Amino acid sequence: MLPKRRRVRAESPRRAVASSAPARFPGVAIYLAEPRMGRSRRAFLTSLARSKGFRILDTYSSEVTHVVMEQTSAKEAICWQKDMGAHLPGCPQPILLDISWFTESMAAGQPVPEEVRHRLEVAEPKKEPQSSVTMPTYACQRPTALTHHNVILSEALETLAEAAGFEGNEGRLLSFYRAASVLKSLPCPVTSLSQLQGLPHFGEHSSRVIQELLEHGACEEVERVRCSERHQTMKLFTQIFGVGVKTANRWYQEGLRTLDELREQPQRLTQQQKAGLQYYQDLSTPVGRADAEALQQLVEAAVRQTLPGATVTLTGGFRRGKSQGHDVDFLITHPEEGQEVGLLPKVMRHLQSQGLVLYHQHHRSHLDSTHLLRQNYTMDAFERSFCILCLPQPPHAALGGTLHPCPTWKAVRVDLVVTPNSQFPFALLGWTGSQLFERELRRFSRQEKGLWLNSHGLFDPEQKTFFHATSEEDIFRLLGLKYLPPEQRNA
Ligand code: DCP
Ligand code: MG
Repeated sequence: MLPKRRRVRAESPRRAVASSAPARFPGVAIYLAEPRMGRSRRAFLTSLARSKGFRILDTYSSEVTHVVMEQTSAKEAICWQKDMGAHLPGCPQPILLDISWFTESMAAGQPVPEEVRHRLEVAEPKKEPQSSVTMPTYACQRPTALTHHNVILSEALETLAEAAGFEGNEGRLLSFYRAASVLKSLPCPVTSLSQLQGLPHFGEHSSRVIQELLEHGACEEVERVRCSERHQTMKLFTQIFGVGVKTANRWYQEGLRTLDELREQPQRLTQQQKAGLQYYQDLSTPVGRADAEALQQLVEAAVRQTLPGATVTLTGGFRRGKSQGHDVDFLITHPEEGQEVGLLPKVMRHLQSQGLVLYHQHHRSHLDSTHLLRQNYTMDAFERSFCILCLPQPPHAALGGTLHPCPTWKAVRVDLVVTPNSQFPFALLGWTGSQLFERELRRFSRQEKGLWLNSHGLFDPEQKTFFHATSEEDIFRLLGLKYLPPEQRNA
């Protein structure tokens, strides 16, 4: 750290000499803006920088490449620059930097890269196009890999999306999720607000959040939401298996705040919620890929025993390449249509006979030829079982020198869904996600193509016909979309 103030002679003769000495960093010409810095500190910093070979200009001119300011907000800095620019019309604008860039450069003995945290920037409408990235509007039109460059920014927007969902504000939830998803598909980190120009789904609110994060490293609204009792309680409750936003909200309004308070009132819980609370600790711990694969083997063995030739496909987040998930999603089908009928209860009985089922809720198929005709029908109607399975864990090697007597186990949420073979590609596409990708795909189909898509099929409401598809690639083709493999659907 540099001393805040030190008395030096403001106009030392050494400085005049140094200002004309050859600079070690020819691309860098610094102007220390005085307003908040004070004259003597400015003089001290000037001689320090010059002693290290930096070029410091005494007056603001067209040669200046870096303006350094102290205790100055980005807004004030821009105003200052506008005033100064009026004296130098037509000159390229130097970069505006906080004193932290200067002190770090002095410590390093050379100019350090100008990072976002150093920059004094606010959104300014610029005439030239700022974003060289062309970003299609719908998430299903662009690849979104699992890892990306804007995690902090997208997570902040997702927090606000989640909070909007807790308040039942679907429109706001979608706006924030869509903006977050745009950030996930960008090829580089956002370091300046100008990079958002021309990108879809960035309204005033999302842009303001990003601006605050870029300028201060945190957004007051996001932090307030994250810390609020309301948000934390809603998160806690909605994480319980069988509890949606409406129930969580009712409990919150009634003053309930903890899992123990819920446990004390079993009469108000469904069987599913009781199971969710009973296994809460395990179920709120992410499931790893190894566990998902072990479960696949157990389910496959049960399915094989019941109906040879039937297949089990891992879908959901794991199919998109995620290494962890909140549950494990499987699709079960048989190449011969009709063979799958009545399969699921038998599979469940088989799993139960092995002591692997802690809880399950069976939903019979309510498939009829009219459900697809309902335009906004998004939940599918396949036969399914929402279960909590008991996954044996490898026995602990040694505890106190002896083998642990019995293998431990853990509770895992598993969804088993049975689909007729002709609908399998649609079910696979619909269950692979991400959730936003699916919503965008359905919206794209409806708004851009006039077709209705869900996990059962693709329907043309004008012609009153269903499309045939044998693969996910077929469905993308039918919609006129470039095929995106599951790993690129992490919208
Ligand atoms: N799905 C959907 N709409 C919903 C719920 C689910 O389109 N309302 C689809 C997309 C999801 C997939 O089903 O990706 C599986 O649902 P999950 O909730 O299990 O989501 P993920 O598997 O993607 O997430 P996680 O890894 O947390 O399990
Ligand atoms: Mg899942």
